[in-house]
Amino acid sequence: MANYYQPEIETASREQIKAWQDERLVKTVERVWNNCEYYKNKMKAHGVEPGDIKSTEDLWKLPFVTKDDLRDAYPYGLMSAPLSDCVRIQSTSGTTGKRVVAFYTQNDINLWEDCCARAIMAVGGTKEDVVQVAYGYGLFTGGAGMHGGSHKVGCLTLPMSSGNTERQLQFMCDLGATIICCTPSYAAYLAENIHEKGLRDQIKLKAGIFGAEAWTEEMRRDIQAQLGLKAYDIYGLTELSGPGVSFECEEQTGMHINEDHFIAEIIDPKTGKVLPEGEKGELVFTSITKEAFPLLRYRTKDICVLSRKPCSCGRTHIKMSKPMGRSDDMLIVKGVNVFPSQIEMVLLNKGLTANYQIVVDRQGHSDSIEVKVEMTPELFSDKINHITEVEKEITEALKAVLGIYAKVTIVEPKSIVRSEGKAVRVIDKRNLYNN
Ligand code: DLL
Repeated sequence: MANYYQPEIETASREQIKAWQDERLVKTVERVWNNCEYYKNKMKAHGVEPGDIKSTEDLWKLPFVTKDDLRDAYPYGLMSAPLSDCVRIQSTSGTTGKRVVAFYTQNDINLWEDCCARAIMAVGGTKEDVVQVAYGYGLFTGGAGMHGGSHKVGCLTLPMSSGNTERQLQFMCDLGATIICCTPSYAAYLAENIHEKGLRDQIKLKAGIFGAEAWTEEMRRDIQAQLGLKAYDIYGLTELSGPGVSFECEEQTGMHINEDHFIAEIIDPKTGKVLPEGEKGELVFTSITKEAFPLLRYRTKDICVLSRKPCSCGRTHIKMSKPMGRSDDMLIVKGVNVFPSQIEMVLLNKGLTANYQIVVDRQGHSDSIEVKVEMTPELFSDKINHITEVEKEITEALKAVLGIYAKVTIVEPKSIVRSEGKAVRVIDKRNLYNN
């Protein structure tokens, strides 16, 4: 297949998109009611039946689905297709509790790969491109999704998976990869290695498709400068298929949500009330084309804003902002809300690296927060005698943004563990005392 762009879908009129959503929502509600006992009981308990849902205007009548539902119903309880119709499972990397397991029919895989193909096309990908997929393969959705999307576009696909950085760099250079797909923290690590090995002249990358974790505009700026490519964001979650729920186009002012497959809402995370377009809140998705594992009003916990402002790329699908953190990522330190992304922004703006760690602890009744951050090797040799001054400067900058005192410790280059997948940036020792 030479070209995968689906303009008739991606630039459809708002009326057409609404018509698709209305029809597909009604079908999906019937599907879960008829095929999934867990959903039927949940809807009954909420006093709603399929006949009550006639269009997207009725969406609010449906109960929310949360990660707790997925855990309660683990492993098969939320399926809406017979197991014999399924061809794949994928799973989250969840570190606590039971993993979330998602099921796919062949049709589900096909539509998911379409979404990933759209993301690759949106960064200018064509059949002439060489796509290095450095997201993890296996249960994690990153590798499988982008791999399938790359095939659909007709790109030469390098199924590298994450890790084995030496080999990544060798193939990147020898096979002339033009597009790289990986987490932003792994992209930063690859950039560091490319710089150290003096390989910058040998790489041909023009675009990177980075997602699966939060990253700031400051990090985008640094990765672009170091790798000489344009860095695009991509968003998704296992529960909804994986990467490709939304993706950036060249305008880079938010990610277009594939609205022919997903209906997005923003709610107040405390009250559950639906908020108007433009307001910040928790992102909620309803999948309307999935067969095996459709989710109605799934609460993602990701905090963002939706916008229907016309986009210069011509795509009409609604855009979501970069997630500003997850409601469960938010740290409450000394009673103040702290998002790791606020800290990252300050560090990068002060010329430090994205290699940092946030340690939260409690002494008696008082919380403490420490930010350990690496200096770049250049800064390290330059400022070694002035470290306390640098620490003081960052402490003040953090205080201005967070409103609380955070201890800053500059550490040696390379002393913070690098990530090949999603970076673990927060160590909250207070959790130990709660268990
Ligand atoms: O991370 C799917 C994915 C793979 C997306 C590759 C993009 C690229 P999960 O492991 O289920 O799935 O994690 C989903 O990761 O709820 C967000 O909190 C976070 N996340 C995903 N993409 C982004 C992004 C994959 N672009 C969870 N920016 C989501 C910020 C992201 N957070």
